[in-house]
Amino acid sequence: MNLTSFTLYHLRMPLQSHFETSFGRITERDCILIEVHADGLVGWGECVADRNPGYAYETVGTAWHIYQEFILPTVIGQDIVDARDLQKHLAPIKGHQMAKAGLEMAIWDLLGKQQGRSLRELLGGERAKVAVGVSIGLQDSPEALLQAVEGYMARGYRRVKLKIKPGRDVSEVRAVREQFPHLPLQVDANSAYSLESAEALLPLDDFDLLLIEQPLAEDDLWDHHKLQRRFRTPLCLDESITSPRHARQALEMKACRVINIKQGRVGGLLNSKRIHDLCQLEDIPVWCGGMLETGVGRAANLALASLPNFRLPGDISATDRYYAQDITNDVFTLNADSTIDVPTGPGLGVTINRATLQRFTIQSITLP
Ligand code: OSB
Ligand code: MG
Repeated sequence: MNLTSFTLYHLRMPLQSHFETSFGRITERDCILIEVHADGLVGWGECVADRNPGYAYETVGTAWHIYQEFILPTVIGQDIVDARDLQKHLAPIKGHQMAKAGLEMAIWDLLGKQQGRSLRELLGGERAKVAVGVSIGLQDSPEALLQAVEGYMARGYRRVKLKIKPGRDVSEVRAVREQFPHLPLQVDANSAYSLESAEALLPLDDFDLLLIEQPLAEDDLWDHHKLQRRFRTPLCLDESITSPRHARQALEMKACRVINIKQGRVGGLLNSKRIHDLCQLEDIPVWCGGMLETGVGRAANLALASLPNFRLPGDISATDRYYAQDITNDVFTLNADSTIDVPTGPGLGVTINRATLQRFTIQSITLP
């Protein structure tokens, strides 16, 4: 495919409700949408980097820079045959996995449209619908938290993830567990603890949690190993796994027993598939994380989560959990069994609502 032109859209979309993690509260979500023209077709990708570097070092600003100055000049006018080929072209550019993944997603969309095959088919996904849960941010009070959990359960979510941080952990999780003794439950600290302060989390081992996600810093693989030895509950890594190589090292080190795969964090869908395959060989379950995506990124996550070793429900909620109005014409809804259907159309299987896209665009640029 000859990549002829690119448009970047910096989007800022109001969230249905604020989302608070150990690294801060947001009421609107920023991302970059990328439109790629090739061989008379249009492909779309989403770069999941946020406005602030609280989750990862990449931001909308760093991604914009790296696209404009390095990634796009490298691929403009090039004949790119697939994601592997794209990786080869981008190999001289260090890091910036989320920026690379955003472009790679558009390449997958183009490939699928060219071949008349869905992303699920291209990846080798096996399921027509995938099990999902909901990630609930820190709330203003324990009562508000219980209410939020109850609200999402009433809407049909059968797995809940709670955000925790120091001082807002054991007592809140205990309150939820006492109220909902059989609810599949897990927690996510977004790297807010040290090996020392994580002592406070040991009582979580009695709450029958599915997993404890990323308690320690992203570069603390070895400390995660030491901490995992103290828990019966599986530790799950999110921020620490930014490539297939890190996934292999984490497994060799026994730093975790579960991996959260986010295509953006690991540099794209091809790397996601590689991590999936490695974990499948090692009998380590994976699940699909989320970054509050628009319909574009959500479509990609659903296709990815249709692979067989995605054995735990994903952080892929229905559109209305995030946005009153999405930039895709397609709206994702929750089925009665807490699943969401995987798109079946060519490529990502979604179409863009240009009017809504314009409404939420705060900056855009076309190259060349
Ligand atoms: O750590 O999983 C995370 C959202 C933004 C950044 C990091 C995380 C999250 C979520 C939300 O937990 C998942 C979703 O519903 O998209
Ligand atoms: Mg996480």
